[in-house]
Amino acid sequence: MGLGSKIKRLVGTDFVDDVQQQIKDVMDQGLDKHIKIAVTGLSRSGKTVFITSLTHHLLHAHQNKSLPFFSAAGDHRIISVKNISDQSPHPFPLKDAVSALSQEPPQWPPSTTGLSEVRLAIKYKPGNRLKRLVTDSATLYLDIIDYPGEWLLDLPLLNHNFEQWCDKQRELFALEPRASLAQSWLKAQESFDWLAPADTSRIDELSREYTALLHLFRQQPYALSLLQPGRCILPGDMAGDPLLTLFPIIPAVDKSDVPPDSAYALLQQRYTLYREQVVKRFYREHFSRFDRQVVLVDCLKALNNGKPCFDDMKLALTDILQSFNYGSSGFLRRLFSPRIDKVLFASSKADHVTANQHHNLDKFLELIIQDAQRDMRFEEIDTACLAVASIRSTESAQAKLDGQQISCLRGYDKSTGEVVALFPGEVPVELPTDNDWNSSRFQFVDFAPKKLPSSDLRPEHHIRLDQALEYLTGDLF
Ligand SMILES: Nc1nc2c(ncn2[C@@H]2O[C@H](COP(=O)(O)OP(=O)(O)O)[C@@H](O)[C@H]2O)c(=O)[nH]1
Ligand SMILES: [Mg+2]
Repeated sequence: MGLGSKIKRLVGTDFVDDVQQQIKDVMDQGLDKHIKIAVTGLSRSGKTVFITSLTHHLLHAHQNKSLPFFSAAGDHRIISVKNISDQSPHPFPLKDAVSALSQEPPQWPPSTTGLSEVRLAIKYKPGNRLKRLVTDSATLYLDIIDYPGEWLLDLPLLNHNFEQWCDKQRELFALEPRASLAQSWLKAQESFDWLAPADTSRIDELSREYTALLHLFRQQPYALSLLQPGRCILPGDMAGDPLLTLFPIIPAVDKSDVPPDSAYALLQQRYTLYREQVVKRFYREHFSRFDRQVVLVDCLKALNNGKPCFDDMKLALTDILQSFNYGSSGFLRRLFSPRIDKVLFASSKADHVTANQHHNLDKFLELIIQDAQRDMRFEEIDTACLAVASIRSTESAQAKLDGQQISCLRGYDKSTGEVVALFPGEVPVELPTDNDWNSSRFQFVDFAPKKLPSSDLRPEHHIRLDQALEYLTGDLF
C-alpha cells in the first residue's frame, strides 16, 4: 500500500483529496494573482467616488483600521499597498479626486469625461495555511477602470443591427415622457422620405435635434437613463466627428428595396461604423476580460424622480448587463475570456437614508435588477445586493415628533452648503403604487461630502465598503 493510500485510510479520502487539490492549485496558479474588477453603473451612480474611496482606504489598509470586515485587513495580513496606476496608459486621477474630497470645504470630484485606470499591488500574508508553507507573502494585482457611464449604454448596441435598434427606439418613443417631449422631432421624421436620396443638411438638422432631446431626457425632472448612442451625449475625443450625426429612424420603413444613396442607407452605414469602430473597440479593450463586477445603482434617484425614471433605469441596466460575459453560455467566449464569476449589486449613497433603512435599500435594489439577477443566477453566478456609501456624508441624529423618538440625518446640503437635519423617510420594499409615485413621497436630498482624511481613516468614513471588498476579493487573499 502506497503512502498516499495509507494517509487516506488514516484521515479520510475526502480530506486528502481536498489537500491534494489545494496544493495543486497553489502550484498551478502561483501565489501572485491578477484580478480585474469592472465597476459598472449609469452616469452619476457613484462610480468615480466609489473607486476613489475604495483605493484610498486600500492604500491605508496596512493600518488595519477602516476596513474591519475586509478580512485580510481585519486580520492584519496586509503588508503594504502600492499605487502602480502610472504603469497604465491612462492613470486614474486619484490625487485630484482625493484632494477635492479633502479640501475645505470638501467637494465631490468632477464628472468623468474620459477613460482612466487604477492599478494596485497589494502585498499580503496568505491566510491559507498551505500557501503560508510556500511563502510568507504574496501580491494581488488589482485593476479597476473608470469611464463615463454614458458610454456604457453603447454596449447593448453590439447585440443589435440598425433595424433592431430602430425597433427598440420606436417602443421607447411611444412612452412618456419621450413621446410628448419629442413630438416635433417625431413629426419631422414622419414627413421625411427615408428612401429618397439623402439630403445631408436635413439629416444633420434632425441629428442635432436628437442630441438636444437626449440632453433634455437626461435632465431633471425626467432623469432618464436609456440614452443612446452614448457619444452623442458625451463625445470625448470624438467631438465633431461625422459618425455622431446619428439617430434612430422611428417610422416604419419598407426595407425590401433600400437604395444605396438613400437617407435610410446613410444612417444605417453610420450606425454600423459607430458600432464597429467605437463600441466594439471600447468593449474589446476594456470590458471583454473581467473577473468580477460591481454594479452601482442609485436607487434613491429612481425614487425621487418617479415611475418613468424607475422603469427606464431598470430597462437600461437589464440591457447593459446582457452585454457581459457571464457563466457558461458560448463555448468560444469561454475559451477566449475568463467568465465573470461574482457580481455585487451595490445601492450607492446609502448615507442618504438612516441605518435602519439599509436593509430596505437592499430589497429595493433587488426590484430594479431582478431580471438581470435572475439570468445570472441561472448561469450559477454568485450575486449579492449591498447598500454602500463610498463617502459617508451624514450623521445620524435623534428628534422628537409628536412625542415619538425618530431617527434623522444631519449633513450639509450639496447646493447651499447649509447644515440640514431631516427625516429622510422610508425606502419601500415593494414597487411603489401609482399613488406613492404621484404623492412626492420620496424626496432624498443630495449632500455635500464629508471630508476624506488622509490619515486616521475609520470605519465611519464609509458604509460597508469593507463588506463590498470582502465579497469581491476576500477569497483571493
Ligand atoms: N452622499 C453621497 N453622495 C455620493 C456618494 N457617492 C457619490 N455621490 C454623489 O453622486 C455624484 C456622482 O458621483 P460620481 O462618482 O461622480 O458618479 P459617476 O458618474 O458614476 O462616476 C457625486 O457628485 C455625489 O453628489 C456617497 O457615497 N455619498
Ligand atoms: Mg465618473
